[in-house]
Amino acid sequence: MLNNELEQTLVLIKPDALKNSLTGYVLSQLSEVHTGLRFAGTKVIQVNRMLAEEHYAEHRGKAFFPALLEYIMGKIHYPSEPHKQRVIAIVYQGPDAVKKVRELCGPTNPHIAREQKPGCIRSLGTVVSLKNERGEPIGDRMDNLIHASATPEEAEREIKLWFKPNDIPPFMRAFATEESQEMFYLKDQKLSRRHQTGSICILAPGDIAWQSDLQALRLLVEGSASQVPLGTLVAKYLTNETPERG
Ligand code: 3AN
Repeated sequence: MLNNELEQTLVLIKPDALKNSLTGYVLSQLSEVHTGLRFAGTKVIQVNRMLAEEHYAEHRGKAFFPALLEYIMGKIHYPSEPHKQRVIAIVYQGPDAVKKVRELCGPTNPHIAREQKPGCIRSLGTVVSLKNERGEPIGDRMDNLIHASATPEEAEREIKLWFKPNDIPPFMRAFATEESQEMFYLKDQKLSRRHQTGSICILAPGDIAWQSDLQALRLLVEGSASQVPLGTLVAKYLTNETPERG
């Protein structure tokens, strides 16, 4: 992070907020007049499974994880309307962006939000009980309308996961970028420098990438280990490319 003015946070307006026409409400709660924060980037995204899994990687293996993926992918609120399955992703920028937005969101669980912070955005959400095939309770799905990064470190990971540098105007980019000098293709979850039938171009010479992504891609294309998983690096290049089905 270069300075406090450039602090950024990722906000996702989730499918339940879209379905309930709460987008305008959320945007006005987060408006510059209220928060002193500015838009640095916005996107409408049909969330694919790879992006959903990477975003919620910390919850992998938990009982509610499959329901959490279905929820962010829009499959719960728009089960038979794929054209409505989307999320609005926004990068907000300005002093204390992370803290300010988290405060307006309130606690993760909407029931607790209503008790502890009436009026916060998540107090308008719902909690849905989850059951296994035998009908036994296995936890909850929290339809809490909005995601906001919890810490500046999480914000960096999440913004790089959802946004390419070119989605953000150059003067508003908070993280180092680098121009790719190489081709990177993806096929069957494998990276390559050479095009093969059916491979997807992730980066080409002249494309601007997050520097940390490029460093990790160079390791992975050589078969070396990288701390950043492949999915984290490529998910944003695969969203809104082809229709998500099933
Ligand atoms: P927050 O969204 O408040 O940062 P995280 O990051 O711990 O909370 O969790 C991400 C999402 O995972 C939450 N928004 C919620 O939908 C879901 N989640 C987290 N903890 C639970 C839980 N104990 N039971 C059900 N869903 C949960």
